[in-house]
Amino acid sequence: MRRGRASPITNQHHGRWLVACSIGNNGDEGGESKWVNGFVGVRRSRREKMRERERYQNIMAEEVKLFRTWSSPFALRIVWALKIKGIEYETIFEDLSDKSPSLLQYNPAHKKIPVLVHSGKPIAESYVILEYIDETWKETPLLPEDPYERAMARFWAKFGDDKVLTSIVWGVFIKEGKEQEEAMVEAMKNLWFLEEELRGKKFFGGERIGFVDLALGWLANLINILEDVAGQKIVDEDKFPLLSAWMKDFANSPIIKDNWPPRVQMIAKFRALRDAKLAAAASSK
Ligand SMILES: N[C@@H](CCC(=O)N[C@@H](CS)C(=O)NCC(=O)O)C(=O)O
Repeated sequence: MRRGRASPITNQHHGRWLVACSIGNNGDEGGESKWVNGFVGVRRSRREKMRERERYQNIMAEEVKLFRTWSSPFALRIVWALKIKGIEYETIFEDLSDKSPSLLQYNPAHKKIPVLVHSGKPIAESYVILEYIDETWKETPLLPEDPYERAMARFWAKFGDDKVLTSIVWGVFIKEGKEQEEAMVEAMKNLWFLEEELRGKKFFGGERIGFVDLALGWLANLINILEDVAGQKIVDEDKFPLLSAWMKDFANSPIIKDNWPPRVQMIAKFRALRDAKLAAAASSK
């Protein structure tokens, strides 16, 4: 696990370093003993104090915090990316019905999670955060190197949110009757593009998980929850064999699997969401 590029401090030592920083040194490294109020105290040399301050500043500079909720698919992209890169971070769980002053301060424009705070600097919007992570911690790249392929990866990620997510979650999942049928036609068209994009590849990123896989990760994990709650098959294995295989491969990858919320809780959450949307639609008719 790494905290960042410049840190000389490993994560296993992080807690210990903080303790060391807060209680000071034992005087073996150039400190000078003297009597203070009848006790043997330690006066540390200026150089030692400076070194200590530097160590503390390094820890602060490397600090990575993620503001999220337990269930947000947007925030899970960031969790997965940080885990893939091996970056240690602190999680701050938000209650979106009572947003914390920190969240409002860090993301005043949208007031949404996820927000990543690195060295005290906030970054909002999941795709912006993913790119920041990829540019900051370069090992295990998420985006391809070639500029055209990078552009394509961004395109499919955006397509996933603009078209696939919209037609499935805000279409098929929360609609009924004729409206649901229309959303289904739209969803099928969108899914077909993803099926084609996977031709000859295991992941959207090729042989391993990349930017587009993380962007569409919600689909792999959420689809059977949405299908169960809405009582409607959406991704049929016969119609979308490549997409179905990708969903299994992605969802079963250890990092993804280990960082996906419990199914029972997700079912309850999405059932409540669907019921609320259907009730609101019914009362507005
Ligand atoms: N485009 C944003 C979407 C983030 C988003 O919609 N977050 C939701 C939680 S899943 C949120 O914070 N909602 C709070 C609100 O709308 O007040 C991203 O990709 O980060």
